[in-house]
Amino acid sequence: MLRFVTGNEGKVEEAREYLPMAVEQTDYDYVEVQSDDLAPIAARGARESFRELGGTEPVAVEDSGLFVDALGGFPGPYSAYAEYTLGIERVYRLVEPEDDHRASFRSVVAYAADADSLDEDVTDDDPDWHDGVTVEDGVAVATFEGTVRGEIVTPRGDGGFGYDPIFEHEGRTMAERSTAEKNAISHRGRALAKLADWLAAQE
Ligand code: ITT
Repeated sequence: MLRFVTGNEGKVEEAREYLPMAVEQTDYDYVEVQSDDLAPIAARGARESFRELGGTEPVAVEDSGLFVDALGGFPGPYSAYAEYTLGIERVYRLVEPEDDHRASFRSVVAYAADADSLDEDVTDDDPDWHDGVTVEDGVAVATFEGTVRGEIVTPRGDGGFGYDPIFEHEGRTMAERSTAEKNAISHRGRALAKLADWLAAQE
């Protein structure tokens, strides 16, 4: 069983499509460190959650955001805050006067487990399988990143959530796709697929 620490049921449902084990949503309010990069935020959150939730069951944490090229990556790790304070329409209007509308959705999934439960070779750094594993006090944390590139456009579509209506990928916004279509190309799907491959390689 894997505990997915999040307040967002949608993340858990997506994880269930990719991962071989039972995935349970767990509410735990870990400390979000401040960083321009998603990986340290997710990794620290997973490490703290694993310890505080008993230190036995593996734990996953996901951090994601919208990175706009012309805005130096803003809102990035502050995407949830920018969504609640500015709203996606105003984020669109910040980008609208720029020549370059390119952006990425990025996701980092961090997986924390007892290091003894993992193969020794996966706790070595092996960039083929993961973006980084750190072992501290017998707890291993591995991070997996997924990215999807697109363009910021006038809001279109009713599906999805968050920034989906202003993010266009291959001619359609994420909000103009069905959940299955979006999940097949999403940043979170790509990160979860990497985690699933990594777990499968240890069986
Ligand atoms: P947690 O409890 O797991 O933190 P959350 O929903 O608050 O759940 P994040 O902190 O990772 O998630 O914030 C992610 C932000 O990026 C938030 O504003 C989302 O709307 C946005 N975002 C992430 N993935 C997205 C997607 O697939 N489509 C649209 N917006 C997305």
